[in-house]
Amino acid sequence: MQALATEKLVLKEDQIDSTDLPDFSSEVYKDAYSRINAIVIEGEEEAYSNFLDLSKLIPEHAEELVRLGKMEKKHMRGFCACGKNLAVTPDMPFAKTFFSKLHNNFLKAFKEGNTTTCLLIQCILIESFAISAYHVYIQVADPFAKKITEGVVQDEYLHLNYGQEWLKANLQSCKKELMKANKENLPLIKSMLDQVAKDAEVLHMDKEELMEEFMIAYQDSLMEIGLDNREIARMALAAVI
Ligand code: PL3
Ligand code: FE2
Ligand code: FE2
Repeated sequence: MQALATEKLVLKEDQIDSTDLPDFSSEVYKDAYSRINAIVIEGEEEAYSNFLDLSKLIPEHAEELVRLGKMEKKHMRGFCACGKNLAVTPDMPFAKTFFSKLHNNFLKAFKEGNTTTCLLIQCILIESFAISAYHVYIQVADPFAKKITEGVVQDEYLHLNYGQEWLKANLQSCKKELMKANKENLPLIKSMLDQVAKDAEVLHMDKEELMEEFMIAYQDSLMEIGLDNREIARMALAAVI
């Protein structure tokens, strides 16, 4: 009896192992990947241009910001290769629409010289979104994409860190603007996550795990910036109300 139970358990674990990874060559996988791959390519491309814009807003750090921007271009090329490797054509028009509201808010803030808002959007919100998505993706990616994404995610921490340090150093003068920008832009991240959830599921990425990873990266960074528990809670609530 005991032996039988153990045998069953072993069999179950084997089944989990073999069903854990999706079938990368199935049409349903490739269809979902055409949108997710496009989102990541577009996100990296916009991140590149956002860092170049930031280098104009913070000229004293221009060299560093251009260097961070160039990493995004490299990420973009890496993810293009991931799509090609699976014989998937990324749906770029879909991805442009996916990012349009957030991107327009960034461009508006840039034109107004609103450094705090630009940093919150790119370095805190977008980079936390990327870090959480890439962490979850790495566990279920094909071997080629897994290797590329593992390299990319290390760089994304540098991008998050840049924004974090600037906001920390300027916290007293930018807190009000930070709160306001968060209230306007965190709900956009939540709705982007809602929009991508169905396709992510096909890639075996769990929505709740994505949300959890996002909240960890986002709240950790607010803590590093120097906000207290109540302020962080208030900011995080903007995602649900
Ligand atoms: C800035 O460095 C990166 C901006 C990209 C943000 C993309 C968020 C991705 C959400 C969708 C989850 C898919 C992950 C899979 C990767 C192929
Ligand atoms: Fe990136
Ligand atoms: Fe980045």
